Amino acid sequence: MKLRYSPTSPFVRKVIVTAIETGLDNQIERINTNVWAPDTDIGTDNPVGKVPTLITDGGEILYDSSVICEYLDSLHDGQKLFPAVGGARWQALRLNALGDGMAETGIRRLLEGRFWKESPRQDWIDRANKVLGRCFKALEDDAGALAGPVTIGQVSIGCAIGWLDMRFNDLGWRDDCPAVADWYAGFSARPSMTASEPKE
Ligand SMILES: N[C@@H](CCC(=O)N[C@@H](CS)C(=O)NCC(=O)O)C(=O)O
Repeated sequence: MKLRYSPTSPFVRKVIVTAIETGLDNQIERINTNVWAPDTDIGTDNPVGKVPTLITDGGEILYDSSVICEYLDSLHDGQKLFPAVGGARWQALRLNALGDGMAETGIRRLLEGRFWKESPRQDWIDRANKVLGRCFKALEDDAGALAGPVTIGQVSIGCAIGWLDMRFNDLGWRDDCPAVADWYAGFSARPSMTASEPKE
């Protein structure tokens, strides 16, 4: 399999963490891809123009981190990251969506600063910060959902927090969210997380 990736993307990290957790990492060749380069060819594999994009051994192209992660999860017989049915599945998928939403919100805030260096819109940045604050509060209120065997939900939340910590030092979320901070300290020490730390 080939993975078009970027070393800082929280969505790519979800795929790499999933690959390591499921024992598939050594079957994936990584192709570094700068989706922002004017001459990027990512569009030949993914019309949406994003990483992660996976090319399977059969030549099928999969995109969106959650789709790729579920595909990888279908390739092994160990503990599944996507619970098959029932409440556990919906909880994992909800946390997955929350983590993705946190990363997307952070990326929007980052891009606002990057593209409009001279005059970033403060109201846009404030809005992103407000959404992130609400997400962390929702997570703290629901911290019990982070317990138990690793799921795609934990992977998504862990990768989002790792990326937010790397990009923004003004969020101060640990003060308000001690249960999440405790959980993240343990989760981020997993070998899959330490091996996939984002690098500029
Ligand atoms: N929903 C997508 C989001 C992927 C995404 O936004 N990737 C970013 C890198 S972190 C990207 O490729 N952005 C390029 C663009 O938005 O044009 C997923 O989960 O894979």
